[in-house]
Amino acid sequence: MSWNMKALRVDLSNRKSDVELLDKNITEKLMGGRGIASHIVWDELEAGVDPLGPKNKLIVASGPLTGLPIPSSGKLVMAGKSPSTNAYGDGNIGTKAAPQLKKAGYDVLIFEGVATEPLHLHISEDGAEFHDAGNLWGKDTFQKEEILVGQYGEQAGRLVIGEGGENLVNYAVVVSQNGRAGGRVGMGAVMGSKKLAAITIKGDGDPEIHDKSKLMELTKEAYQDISDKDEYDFWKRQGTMQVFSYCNENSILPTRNFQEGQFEKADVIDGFAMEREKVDRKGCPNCNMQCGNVIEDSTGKEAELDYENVGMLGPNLALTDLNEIGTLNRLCDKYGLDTISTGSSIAFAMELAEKGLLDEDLGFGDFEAAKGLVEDIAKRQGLGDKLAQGTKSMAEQVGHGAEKFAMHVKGLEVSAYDCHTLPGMALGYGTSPIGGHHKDCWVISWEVGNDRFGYSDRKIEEVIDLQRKRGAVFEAFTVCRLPWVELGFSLDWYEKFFQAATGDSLKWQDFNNIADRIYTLIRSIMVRERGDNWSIDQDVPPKRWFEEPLSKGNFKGKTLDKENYLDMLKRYYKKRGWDQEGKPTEETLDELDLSFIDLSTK
Ligand code: PTT
Ligand code: SF4
Repeated sequence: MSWNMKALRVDLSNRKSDVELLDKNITEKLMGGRGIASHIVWDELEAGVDPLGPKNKLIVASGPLTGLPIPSSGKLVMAGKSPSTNAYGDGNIGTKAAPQLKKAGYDVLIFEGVATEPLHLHISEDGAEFHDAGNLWGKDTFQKEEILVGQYGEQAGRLVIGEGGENLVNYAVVVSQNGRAGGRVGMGAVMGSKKLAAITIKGDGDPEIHDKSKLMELTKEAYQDISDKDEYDFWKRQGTMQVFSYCNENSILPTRNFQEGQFEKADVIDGFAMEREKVDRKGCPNCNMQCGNVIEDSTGKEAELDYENVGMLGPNLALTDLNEIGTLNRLCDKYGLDTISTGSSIAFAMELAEKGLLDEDLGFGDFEAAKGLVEDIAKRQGLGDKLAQGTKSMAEQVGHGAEKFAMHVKGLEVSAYDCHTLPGMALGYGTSPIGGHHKDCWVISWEVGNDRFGYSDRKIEEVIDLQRKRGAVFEAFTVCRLPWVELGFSLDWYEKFFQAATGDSLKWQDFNNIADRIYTLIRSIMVRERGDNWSIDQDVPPKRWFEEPLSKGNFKGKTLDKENYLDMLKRYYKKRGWDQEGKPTEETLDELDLSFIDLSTK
């Protein structure tokens, strides 16, 4: 079966926990991970609850493929209502907590209420143990994990927050294994708001597998297939950093708060420069293509670099020293802050200061200032307190047109891809179910190779196809998508894994139907949350990409076209079965068998 068909519901206010059976009807309709988490948010959260209040819930969800011996299966979804977007939000984290959750006999954890004092929860077959976390609270993520390893051993799963989460930074993440980070929509802050310093998970069982010997046979072949791929060796050398030079060459690299797409010093911090500094590789459990690039930061400590981190903390701040970028990255991991939103918020402040909209001695290229700001954000002091609320909120406070420089969608800062010249990727950001994140749709290589500046139906179909697979199916299987995305590991494998694990013979067409259901469910949560404030403007990416042309590089003078974008957006809605305002229609809800959703009064 590969499911335990069990959730553990933990009431933090009253220090009690209960095991609940999962509803088979829901797991069949929406699968696990993002599917099951979004259903819990729809079902259990009233519209308008404070994301950092006691009525929000923190959901840790696995799927039918999570934790199996198959490649790259050590992933979990962390979900709830996001303080960044005030709607459904989630993130995907690679962690030993993934296989351990299954071994402990659960598929899902639901944390509700608020503890009166900081708590550490230990989860096992026996349920939840509540431990006072006075010894953990106030410590950074590395220190917390070190203490927990001492208590529970290296194999126990650990999910911790840093001071960023404790101090309710809007984009605080949950951290595991000293550098895996998930939930950039503020799931670390949700955990902090519940006074939950850490979760550890350790189990001794194994979920039932439909055909274990078949699964083991497939697993062996699959690992071999991955390591035989032509791209495998280069991936092991550079991981996600392999895309850095490509982004610069194609004018996509975020530079000085996305003013430009090319950075004059890109070659000193690209994937090859990183290789020269690389001392180790790290990654998630059950993975033979580990992608965490470890280098020494400017103080000689280990830092883990991915493309997003270097893009947002390097060229976007006009920094040119990889070790210094490593220092900023390491500080984000230490404090449990999302590197993307941290980089974007600091770049925003640097630009405002340079334009005279902020009375601070701050400018692009200033490493010491950036370092100070990361600490100030985590500790919520000085300017850091405002930056901790994200660029949308800070722009509203600054006024004088500052919103024009705030690079977010729905309150979540966009990831490290400049879209002055990418209408399809801009649509991906605009319609991502959790705000400005690239995870659902990285349509860039298709777009650069086909109809780069077009707003065609074909492009919309490509966006939807990626959103289905990346944004819904992999998040519902709850395994890493990178073997497929980066090495071309065939999608057929997942039908076979699914069959061997669960006994159900679903095909990709069936998975895609589940994906459409998940997307429409998350959209419905948004409709419910926004109520009378609903506007299609929320699906439009930052103004800068429409209004300020690139001033240099191979695409000098280019911007997105607003009229064409809005027309494409409406055609996107139609293909999704949503009305011209972007709300799911009754017919679509019926067709997708989502009759429990009623939007008639919204
Ligand atoms: C993801 C976002 C990303 S996406 C990156 S780098 W990437 C940043 N990483 C951060 C970090 O590191 N430290 C930190 N303090 N903040 C960080 N914020 C940023 O978070 C990550 C990998 C990566 S590396 C990617 S693309 C893939 N993402 C997957 C996904 O979303 N789903 C899935 N099924 N598989 C995925 N595989 C890959 O996982 P968020 P991780 Mg991350 C140091 O969670 O909120 O979605 O933000 O989890 O375990 O670190 O693996 O170029
Ligand atoms: Fe984790 Fe990277 Fe392996 Fe994916 S490819 S499972 S993110 S180490």
